[in-house]
Amino acid sequence: MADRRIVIVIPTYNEAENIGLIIPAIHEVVPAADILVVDDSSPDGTGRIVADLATTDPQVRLLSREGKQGLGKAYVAGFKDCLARGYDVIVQMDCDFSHPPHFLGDVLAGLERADVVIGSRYVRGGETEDWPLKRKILSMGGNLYARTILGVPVIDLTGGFKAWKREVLQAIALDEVGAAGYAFQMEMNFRAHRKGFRIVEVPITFPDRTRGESKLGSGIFWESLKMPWRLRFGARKR
Ligand SMILES: Nc1nc2c(ncn2[C@@H]2O[C@H](COP(=O)(O)OP(=O)(O)O)[C@@H](O)[C@H]2O)c(=O)[nH]1
Ligand SMILES: [Mg+2]
Repeated sequence: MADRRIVIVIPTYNEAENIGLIIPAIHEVVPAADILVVDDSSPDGTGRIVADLATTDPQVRLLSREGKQGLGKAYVAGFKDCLARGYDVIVQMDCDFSHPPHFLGDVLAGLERADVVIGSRYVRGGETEDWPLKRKILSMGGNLYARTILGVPVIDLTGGFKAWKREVLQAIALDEVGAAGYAFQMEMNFRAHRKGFRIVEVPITFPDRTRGESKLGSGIFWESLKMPWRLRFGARKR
């Protein structure tokens, strides 16, 4: 495991205030890891910042896409790119510091005993910082709902801080993954579980973003209510 090649994929849309901070923070924790930023042509110039950094930092790369196409599509494009480049371990994380880079060590260490690791808010030792009760109930209730329908033994099904062994992403039909928002995380867990891969959760604390704005809105909420049924009863191919 020591000489495995690691890449960290960060999807961005209007993260100009965060991207220049998170890249050095990641370098500090995992100096050997490369970073792939998948930017949907952010109007605030996030892509330009990354392109500039990449001219002097060979560990940083930009995958630029035309227009905002959603988190799921950004991840699928990023994952395919990483597989093609031969990385052994692919990590996914948000740009807004809700997935604190200092947990990268724990998330990567989880791969010693599993094929997929989820940085989890809801296992013992994990937490969400400063969430009002209503938001906690909505998120945990949504997770319980999806877990019951899907039968996937994961507590934080919508968590987006994850590490994958390349074999898992290779085995999943990435082109058939349809979900865009929180449901994308569920769908990927469901597909990995169906293929027989082992998923573990390690605790993280999840602070709210302090810079920039959240992009995931109410359409995505409805998607996450419907998706578990679609997946479970096979409207989508796997
Ligand atoms: N490339 C791309 N990134 C996105 C898109 N929507 C959200 N993101 C990024 O996905 C991550 C999570 O989004 P965020 O707005 O923080 O969602 P929230 O934490 O659920 O409010 C951030 O790094 C966003 O910049 C999108 O359509 N395309
Ligand atoms: Mg966020």
